[in-house]
Amino acid sequence: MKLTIGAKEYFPGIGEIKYEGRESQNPLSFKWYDADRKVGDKTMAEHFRFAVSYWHSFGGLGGDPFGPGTRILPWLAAADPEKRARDKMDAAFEFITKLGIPFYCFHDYDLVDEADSLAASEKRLQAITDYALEKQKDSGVKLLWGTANLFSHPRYMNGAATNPDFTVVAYAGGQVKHALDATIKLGGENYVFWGGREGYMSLLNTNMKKEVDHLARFLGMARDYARSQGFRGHFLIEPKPAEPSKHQYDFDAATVCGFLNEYELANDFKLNLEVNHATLAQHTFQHELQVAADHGMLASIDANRGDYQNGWDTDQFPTNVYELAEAFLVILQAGGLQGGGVNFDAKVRRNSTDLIDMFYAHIGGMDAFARGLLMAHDVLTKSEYPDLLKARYASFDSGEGKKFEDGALGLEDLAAIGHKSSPKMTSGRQEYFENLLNQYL
Ligand code: XUL
Ligand code: CO
Repeated sequence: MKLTIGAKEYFPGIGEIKYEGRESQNPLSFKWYDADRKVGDKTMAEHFRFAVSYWHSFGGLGGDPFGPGTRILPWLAAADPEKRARDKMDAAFEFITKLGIPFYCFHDYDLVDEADSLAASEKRLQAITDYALEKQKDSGVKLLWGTANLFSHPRYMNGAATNPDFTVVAYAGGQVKHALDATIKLGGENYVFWGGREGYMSLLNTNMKKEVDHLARFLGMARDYARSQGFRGHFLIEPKPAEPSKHQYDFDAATVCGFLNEYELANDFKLNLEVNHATLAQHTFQHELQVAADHGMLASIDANRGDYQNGWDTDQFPTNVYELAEAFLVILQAGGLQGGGVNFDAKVRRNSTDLIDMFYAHIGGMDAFARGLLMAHDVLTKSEYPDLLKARYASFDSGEGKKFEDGALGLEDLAAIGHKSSPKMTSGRQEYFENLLNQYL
């Protein structure tokens, strides 16, 4: 990767961020993330494939329902939308290459403002993706995934693919086609669908069956089009239970895996799991990852953190090493993320108003992931954890238990064995397992 600064330097005084180790007092250095360090058979860079999210970092002003934005982003100063988009991209590539992050992710209208018609928006997208192509070539930074913003514009207030009005569904189709074209042009490795308004506010005015059928039809059409254009990557669904809808159809990992299987989309679609969305669904992140892994659908993650005392999607930068260690226990045992990476779908706090705060946030997040990975790797390779877990199920490894697993017993056989057996109390040893994890913190 090559440091890539545009006509103007937006983060002067900040150079390339390097690994300096945990004893370093330099806040602009990595204490744990050492890109080339091998953990098992992959480097840290290969394990994570970190990505910067365009929306939070280069477009998010910090506004909330109680007050306006607080961040002043110098790259958004130009009045002309096309010039503003290029300035924003200069700032993005400067930031990304200073951090040494290999990927980025965007929504279509993060790149350039939406215009008055689909055709005019497409033109703007074509121009800015020409520029992005140059920037990618100069820097070596790649696109982890693209997506379409099908939730901000008022036309989507009743949904996009699930809107009860066909004209809106068709408009959304046009938008997704352009977003797919942009992603393919830039060599995007995946394409994401997050259905913020694909759900309902009230069941009283909603035909849920029809809407979910429409969603599946829409996703299949997008898949067929992209494949016809040579796209070989994964399509990813990003589950979230609610917000902005009261109920979102891609509620959680289990719901999405069931949906993809029911509508025969499972060959092309996998999951992009977000930490804070898991929390909102009342699951741990580890749970969501395990569900996806068990379905062979664990592809990518959106890195952030919720607030455990409230119920909002706060999208804070990840700092919870323990949560990430639990996550990597699952990810490592699943053989890694299939084709995806770790996208920082996270924003600095409303009162973190200095541009340098973006650096602290990403450095901290990358270090937290590195520590979590190291912990999980140690637990899996140095401790008795894998053997202990396996031993809990040893009664299914041979004999009648094995026959049960193989489907060789009927209920009458099972009952006959039950009559002969005298089950004893076997401890689940939860605290013992928990101690193993803490031993490697
Ligand atoms: C919203 C969210 C989105 C998706 C992309 O909660 O996570 O930013 O990641 O549309
Ligand atoms: Co997300």
